[in-house]
Amino acid sequence: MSETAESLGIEELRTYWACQCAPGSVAALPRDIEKTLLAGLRLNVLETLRYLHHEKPSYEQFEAWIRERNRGELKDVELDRLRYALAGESVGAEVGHIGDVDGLSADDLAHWDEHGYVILRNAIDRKAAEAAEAAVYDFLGMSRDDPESWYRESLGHSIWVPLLRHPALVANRRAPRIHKAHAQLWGREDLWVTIDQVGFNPPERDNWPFPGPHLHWDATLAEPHCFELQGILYLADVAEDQGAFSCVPGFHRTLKEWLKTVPAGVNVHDYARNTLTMKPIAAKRGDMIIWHHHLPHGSSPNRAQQPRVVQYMSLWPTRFAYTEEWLS
Ligand SMILES: O=C(O)CCC(=O)C(=O)O
Repeated sequence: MSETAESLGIEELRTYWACQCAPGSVAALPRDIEKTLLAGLRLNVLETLRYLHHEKPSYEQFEAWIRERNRGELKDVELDRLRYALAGESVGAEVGHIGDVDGLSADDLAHWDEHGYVILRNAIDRKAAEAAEAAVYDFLGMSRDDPESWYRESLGHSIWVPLLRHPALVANRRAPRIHKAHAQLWGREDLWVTIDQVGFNPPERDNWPFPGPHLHWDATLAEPHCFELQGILYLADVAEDQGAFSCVPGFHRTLKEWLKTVPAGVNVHDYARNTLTMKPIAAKRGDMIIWHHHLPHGSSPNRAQQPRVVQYMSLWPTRFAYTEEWLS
C-alpha cells in the first residue's frame, strides 16, 4: 500500500499491526525490534495490545491512534532517530550529548557488580519528583494529607496505576542522569525508554492488605541468561518499612547454580518464595533503583504512615541479545 502524506512511514509498524490484527499473516518481529518500535513511538505495550485486540483498527486508524496518544507531539527528529535505529544505523542518546553528564560513580558500579542493583541518587531533582507525585495523587483523586482518600475505588486492589503521559512523567523519562546511568550499565547510548505506569502503595489496613507484587522475575529463567535492566523511581522518600522495592541482592551471580537446586516437579517461583529472603531498599525522593532482571524482586507491605509513590521505567538499546524460550 502506498503511504499517505501523514503516514509514519515505518515498515516495522505495519508488520507489528499485521501480527496483532491478522495473526499468522506475517512473521513476528524480533522481540528487541518490537520493544524499540513501541518505545520509539512512545507507546505502552499493554495499552497498544488492548487497543489492537479490542478495536481491530485498519493500519491507517492505528497510525492515527498513535499520533492521538502522543497528542500530536511525535517530532520528526524523534521519528528519524527511530527510523535510523531500525535500519541498523547508529544513533546517540535520546536526550542528546551525555558525555559530560554525571552518572554512576566507580563505587556505584562496584556495588552494581556485587549486588546487581544500584541506587542512582538524585536521578531527578526533588521538584520534578514532587510534581510527578502530585500528578499521581491528582489522577487517583486522592490527597497526600488525607489518609481516608488513599483507599478510594480509583485505586482498586492493586499498587499499579495506569497513568502514562502526564508532562511530569514525560519529563522524568528524559532526565539526563537516568540516560547516562543506563548507558554506563549497558555500555551504549542508543537507548529507548519504556512508557510505563506509576505505582501507589498505601499503608496496609484491615480491608487493604498488601496485594503484591510478591517475589518474582519478569525474565525468562531459560539459558542463556542475557542482560537486561529494570528500574523504579521514588517520587517521595521511602523508608524500608514503607512498601519499599525489595530484591535478593547478588542473585544475578548465583541464579544458574540455584536453578539446579530446585527440586524436580516444584514450581520455581513457589520454591523461590519459600526459600529466598528479599531486602527492602530505602531511598530518597528523586532516587532511582536500577536492578538486573535476574534478581528476584517485588514490592513489600507498607507498615509506615505515608504511601509509597513511584514511577516505573526501564531503558533498552535498539538491539539486544535475548532468549526466546520462556521459562518461569
Ligand atoms: O513496585 C515495586 O516495588 C516492585 C516492582 C516490580 O515488581 C516490577 O516492576 O516488576
